[in-house]
Amino acid sequence: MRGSASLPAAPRPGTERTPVVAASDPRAPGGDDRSNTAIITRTKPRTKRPSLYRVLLLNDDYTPMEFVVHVVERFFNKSHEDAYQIMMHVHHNGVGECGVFTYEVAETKVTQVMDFARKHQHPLQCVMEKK
Ligand code: TYC
Repeated sequence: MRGSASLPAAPRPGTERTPVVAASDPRAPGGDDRSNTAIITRTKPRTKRPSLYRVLLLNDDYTPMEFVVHVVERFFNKSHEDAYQIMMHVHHNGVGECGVFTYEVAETKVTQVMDFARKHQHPLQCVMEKK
């Protein structure tokens, strides 16, 4: 069992209230506020890390291997060797990761790959999934 002197619940991240008055001020935290005045606080600015998304290629029986390697080099900035490894991983496992991005970047990659595959009349599929 926990101690009986219960601590106040931790505030939700991004909602911590920070005293604006200086620590030397008698009304500062822990001070005896005999003046019945309020201590002005502000919400501490907090940057939240963005959600990340994997961009995946799916295997199919028709898209040429060379085309997939080119796609991975061109849209995911991979070396020829890394692109070849990713393509072979997809070929053998059915699915493989080309990169991890924030939502809008991942969405752009998917659109670019799908447009490029369609333009070349290949059935290559590219999807994104939340990490
Ligand atoms: N399976 C394809 C073939 O044998 C190659 C391929 C690899 C297709 C990866 C799509 O995402 C893919 N030609």
